[in-house]
Amino acid sequence: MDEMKKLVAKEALKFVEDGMVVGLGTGSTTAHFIRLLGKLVMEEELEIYGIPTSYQAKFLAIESGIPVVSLDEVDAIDIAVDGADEVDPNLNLIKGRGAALTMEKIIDYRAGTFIVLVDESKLVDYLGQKMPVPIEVIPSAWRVIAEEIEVFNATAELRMGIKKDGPIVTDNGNFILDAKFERIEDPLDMEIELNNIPGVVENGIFADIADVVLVGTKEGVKKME
Ligand code: ABF
Repeated sequence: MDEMKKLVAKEALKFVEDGMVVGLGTGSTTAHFIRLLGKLVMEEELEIYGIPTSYQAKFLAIESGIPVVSLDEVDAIDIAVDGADEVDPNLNLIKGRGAALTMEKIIDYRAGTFIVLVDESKLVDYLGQKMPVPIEVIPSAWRVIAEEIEVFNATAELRMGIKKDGPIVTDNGNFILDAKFERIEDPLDMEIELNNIPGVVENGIFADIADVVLVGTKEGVKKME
């Protein structure tokens, strides 16, 4: 599995050109990309700037020798490279296992080219097939939002920390609800519906924004676009 992740991370490097601003995603697959990018920047003395989507990505980028900038310091993001939890045949995604979905969406959405890195276990026939949709919510509103989500035939659970003694808190100081749907028929519509609930900061459906998905398989890297 880890080999497949490394393989797609290496393939993603081919999209990088000198002078680019690169959105840096969260998760274990993107972590391989960040390390490889750092190596490339050092070896070839490239002028690359990274915009991290989380503290995880930021710390790793700094450790890997990639100069880090913030969104308000750049005019444009050339490419963003990020992971996903589910990818449907139309390149709609579920993201947010790493609880960084809000910043991921802000950055991935603005990138000239948004490249997604997954292994083949993430490919599904429809969104919601395996994974819940993470929803970042204002902490004091989590219960009422969880109830409201049931209207969509979904059940929502507050995501707890590893010790299970309290909820996990996002980089933005919010909570995460994991909403399990039967089947998401229209990802774009559901993405908009969820964001219309007061107190929802952002949700993990990324409909219609991925440009390229690099899939690690036992036979090598497959490209979906
Ligand atoms: C981030 O990390 C998330 O949006 C996604 O949920 C997760 C994927 O992690 P991994 O590459 O470790 O499977 O990209």
